[in-house]
Amino acid sequence: MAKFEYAPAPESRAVVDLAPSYGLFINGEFTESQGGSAFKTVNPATEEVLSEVTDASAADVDRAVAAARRAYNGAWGRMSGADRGKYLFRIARILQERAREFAVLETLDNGKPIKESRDVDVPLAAAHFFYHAGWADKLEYAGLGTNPRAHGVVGQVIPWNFPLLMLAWKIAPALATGNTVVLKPAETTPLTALLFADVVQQADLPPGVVNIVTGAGATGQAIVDHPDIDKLAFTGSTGVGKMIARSIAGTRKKATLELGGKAANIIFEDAAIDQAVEGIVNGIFFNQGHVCCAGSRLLVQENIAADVERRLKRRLETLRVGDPLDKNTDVGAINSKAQLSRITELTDAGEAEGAERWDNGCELPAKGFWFRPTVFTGVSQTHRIAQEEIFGPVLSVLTFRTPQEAVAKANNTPYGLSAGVWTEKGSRILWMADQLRAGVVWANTFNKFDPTSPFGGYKESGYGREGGRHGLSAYVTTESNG
Ligand code: TAP
Repeated sequence: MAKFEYAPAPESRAVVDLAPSYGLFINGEFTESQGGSAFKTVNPATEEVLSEVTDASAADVDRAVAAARRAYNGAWGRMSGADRGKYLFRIARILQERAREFAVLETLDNGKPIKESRDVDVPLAAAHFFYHAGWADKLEYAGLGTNPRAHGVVGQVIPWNFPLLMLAWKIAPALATGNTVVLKPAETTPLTALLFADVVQQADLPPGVVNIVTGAGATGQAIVDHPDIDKLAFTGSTGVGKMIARSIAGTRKKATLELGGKAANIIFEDAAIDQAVEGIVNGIFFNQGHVCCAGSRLLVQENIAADVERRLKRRLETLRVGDPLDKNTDVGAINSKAQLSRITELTDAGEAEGAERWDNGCELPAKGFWFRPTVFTGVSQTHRIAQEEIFGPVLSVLTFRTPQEAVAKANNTPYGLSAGVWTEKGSRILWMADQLRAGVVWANTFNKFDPTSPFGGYKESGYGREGGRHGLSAYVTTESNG
């Protein structure tokens, strides 16, 4: 098929001012580590070292928790909801004003296409602060229970796939409800969290309300284990989520765990096929498939499977893979070498187990971490690629004949985070949504996010909700829930 060639349209990186190294943001200022070390963060599209960040020690975490406790016991704990709301509005406005800087930095550190960081990650992060700013003085009326009060100091650990957005999902509700925060970004994507520390200073937030400690798993573990943390909010893999649940069992710490997924995107014979194909592409190739709720399993009704497959492959041949800073790029770089190895291992397993592999054959850059958009057909439910989270641009296609079979197959994984249903029939959408064991069910769309809408999982996808009124409830105690 003829393809139009686009001229390069790179976004300038001049808007980003990177320091050669960063300390830890504790008590309102950047400080040196006590006993920690340093590690480099790289641009996954080029392997260029972007900066050096601190691998915080347990002593650093202790200082951050102490600063958060002082802030909670001090001015922040006594501040009215209306005044807290003003700070949240201020942060939201600054994020909007500095949107381009955040988008370019996110793309540099994460590898995601600039059109996604610019049009999805950063605007949604600002929207989370705006939304929660509105709640700060209305908690009494949110239906959370009688006399909602903050927990105190909240420890938050986030993954690398949506670094700034996950930070916003965590920090905005915590501050709206009057908590203080110690947050650890993922090891491979710390830079937008460190830039957010600059926003915190610019917004004049009282010292210690937000503390950012960078590091790897051990730093996260030090937050989880710290005795003066009242509540934990974690987003990441199911494996680490289970370890956290074990670590806090028997303590008074509250927790929400947002974990992995293996969503089914289900296409019925009466669906609008071209729209469904766009939904399939958005479902699994958005953000290189590094999406917890990605539609990584395509369930197609058998009589239209060949047609859907043909149209899908034709569409995938037009996806532009390459320089994430180019405004025309659809699929960027894989976030790390380790993640690329995991994707390679699972796709090799898919072939070895007998599924048929296809990729779009695009050219890949010589440096950096890349993976072609890939589709497996002839996948059976027992294959690893149908059961395990690949977290990459890889789709597994299965077929079904009846709605009952679609439900049985969709629910047949340890996860239950999201699902998609494509059909013309409203009654079928409602019936499917009722049957699917998934926290979010999209109908005739996929990967739609909004701060007003609760998000979270069933089964091994975790517990608790983020976003909406439901998300607020995890950050307060009330006289009814203790
Ligand atoms: P993880 O390896 O679980 O890492 C998540 C965070 O936990 C990182 O900051 C990580 O630090 C830290 N961590 C690692 N070991 C820890 C420990 N023992 N104690 C405390 N913290 C620890 O996940 P990931 O690979 O970054 O992210 C991908 C996963 O996140 C996928 O499974 C995806 O589905 C899930 N995810 C879920 C959601 C929701 S809302 N359900 C949203 C996005 C992503 P390091 O970075 O240094 O390893």
